[in-house]
Amino acid sequence: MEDCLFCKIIAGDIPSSKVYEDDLCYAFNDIDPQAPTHFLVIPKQHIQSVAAVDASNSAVVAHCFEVIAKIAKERGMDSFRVVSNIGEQAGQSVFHLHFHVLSGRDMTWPPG
Ligand code: D5M
Repeated sequence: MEDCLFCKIIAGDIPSSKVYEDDLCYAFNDIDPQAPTHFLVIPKQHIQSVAAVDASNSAVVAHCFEVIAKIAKERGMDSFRVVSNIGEQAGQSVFHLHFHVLSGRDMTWPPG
């Protein structure tokens, strides 16, 4: 999608600190980390948010979760948080589906 920041990152038009890449998804370190480990896993297909997941694209989303588990295993992350904000009120600022993966500090609940 032309005006999407994360589509531009996937295309390599905007630099990023890559964590992982395959045919379906891309993972990179968050530019504003909220924990010692904070990376984003995104589908290469432009999907606006979790609210736009349906039968036509859910396999790609499932793959993102497989990738999260794989990276966590490789890094020995046995405790971490996965977050996806949907809509502005929930804190979504980039409207390309992404899963925040945070680890390396104590976390509180409920989130703010
Ligand atoms: O999360 C959007 C996240 O995207 C937020 O944590 C900052 C991050 N971000 C924004 N621009 C970049 C670049 N260029 N590289 C890496 N990370 C970036 P949200 O849940 O939509 O607020």
